[in-house]
Amino acid sequence: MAVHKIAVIGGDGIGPEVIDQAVRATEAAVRKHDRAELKWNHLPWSTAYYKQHGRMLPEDGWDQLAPHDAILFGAVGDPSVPDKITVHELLLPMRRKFDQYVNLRPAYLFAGVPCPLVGKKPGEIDMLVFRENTEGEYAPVGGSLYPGTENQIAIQTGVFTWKGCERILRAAFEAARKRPRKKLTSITKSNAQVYGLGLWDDVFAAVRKDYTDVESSSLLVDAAAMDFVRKPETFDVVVASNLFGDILTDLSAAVTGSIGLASSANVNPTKKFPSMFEPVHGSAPDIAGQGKANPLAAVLSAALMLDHLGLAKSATAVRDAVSKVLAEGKVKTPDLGGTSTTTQMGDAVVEALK
Ligand code: GGG
Repeated sequence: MAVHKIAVIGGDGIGPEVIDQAVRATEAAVRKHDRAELKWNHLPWSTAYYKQHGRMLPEDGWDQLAPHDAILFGAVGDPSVPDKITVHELLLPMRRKFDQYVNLRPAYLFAGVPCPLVGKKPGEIDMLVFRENTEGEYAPVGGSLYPGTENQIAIQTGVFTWKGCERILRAAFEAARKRPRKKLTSITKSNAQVYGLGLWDDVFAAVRKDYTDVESSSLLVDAAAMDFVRKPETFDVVVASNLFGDILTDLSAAVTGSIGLASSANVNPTKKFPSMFEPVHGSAPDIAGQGKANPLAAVLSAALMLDHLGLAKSATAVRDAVSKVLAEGKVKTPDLGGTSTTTQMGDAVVEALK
């Protein structure tokens, strides 16, 4: 029987609550649908860990993580500690250290989920956003001069490389090729960011020549933001830089009903290092510990992890169970207009998996 080693980092705020439900659903699915054993390694790395140890993870933390087959991650961020410590010492370096250059963020309008846009039918919004995850506007390159004075200067440099652009564009084109609509939109802003996003556009122009079976086009990020609201059903695969992908996927989550349903995979397609699976949402400290968080974004992220591990039957079973629970509408967390708790939603998914 195949054994998969999975590191679990619940992290901060609602992270541990939603990840507990994701682990339950994953276990229930695999027990029923695949001959595999999941070995969970729970790691306490978080802001609480930082307060105790002065660092977000142990000195050999990356070496501890590296041998795992996957990482299931909750959320990071706490109002009592700056993001430049919490997010920048745990989440963002993980994506770079393990070269998880594909950040895959699906957005789907499930039956039973109220859409804030009038007249959209279930399944009508169905897009896959590929966010570049290792460079772009998130590259920690820059500096500050004269801090704390009125002369303070800050410089932050976006880093765009041919290799970085090419590999995310190719990953997105490959996915588009396998989808019924075979359509891809590349997001840019090269009319303003002439060097970085100019390079992005040059690579797009070169790569699309290898994918003439895919209908591809380029769209300015401001126009894309408008169209994600005006006509989200027109998008199929979308590929964007690190920052643009991050912003647009909060929007795609909103138009498909709730960020509590938005899943993501941070993938190293070479499998040289573990990939990481996390809900798009953050730690939501305002509702942490109250049982109000929707665990479905974490559950659907775990389904992406099962796909990555080659446990496709279990992955499909988890997605089907989530669809069933949402369509029935008996169990709804507050983000979906109900009063059910995080655990009740987890129970409903586990029950639907039986
Ligand atoms: N689970 C996602 C999470 O913890 N997000 C916190 C955050 O600040 N992420 C930065 C980013 O993904 O851009």
